[in-house]
Amino acid sequence: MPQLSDVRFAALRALGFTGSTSDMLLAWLQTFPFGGAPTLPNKTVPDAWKAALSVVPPSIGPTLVQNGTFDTDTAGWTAVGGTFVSTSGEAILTNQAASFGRASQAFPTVAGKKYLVEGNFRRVDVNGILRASTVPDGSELLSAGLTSTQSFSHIITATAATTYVSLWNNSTVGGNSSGWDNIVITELQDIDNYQRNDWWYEYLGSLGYTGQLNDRELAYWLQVFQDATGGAYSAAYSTAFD
Ligand SMILES: [Ca+2]
Repeated sequence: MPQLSDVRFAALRALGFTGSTSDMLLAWLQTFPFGGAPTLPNKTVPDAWKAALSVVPPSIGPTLVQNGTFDTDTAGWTAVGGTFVSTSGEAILTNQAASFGRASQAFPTVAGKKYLVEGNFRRVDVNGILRASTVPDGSELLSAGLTSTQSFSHIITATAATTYVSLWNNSTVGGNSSGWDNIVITELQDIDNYQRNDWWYEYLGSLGYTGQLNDRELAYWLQVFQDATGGAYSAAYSTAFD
């Protein structure tokens, strides 16, 4: 088996870089298609890379919302302008006359941290809106329309120690209703504290590589090497590494 360090060195040389492996690696990273001069190999991942890769770091800890499954009731939720009733394990939100029915709940947050808001929406006879705010029923952190029965997943960034999630009917017609279930809110690990190896592991996974980090990285560099030598790796270099 070729050694990862040898393959990486040869791949970078084949791309025209010179110097030590770390010098070549930094020079190569600075040509990365997402732009900018990355600060690697430590913890900072450039914003452009995060956006381009859509890497979502893992959730931390349990759900922060209480009774998001509505097994027997809607305890923990506050309804305004409508009723919010558990029916067969789903919460049914029904407008009172001429008002937007909505139900909200506060959950603890830390300003600056990111949270993943997930759940299921069922369009009974009205569209829904998922909102998040520092005040009950507010929308400055999130206001996402739900126009069909679907699961939803949104990332919000908290700005205060308490955040409210609210579930809305997008209608003021009395008696209109929607169904909600499996509301889960989890903190996301701060991507700037995400270890470089973790990020690299996710990145290689996004390219289709599988297995342990070393396996992914070796396969990746072999491919870079292969590409950089016009496919000549196996012919010209395999005896040096195999
Ligand atoms: Ca349920």
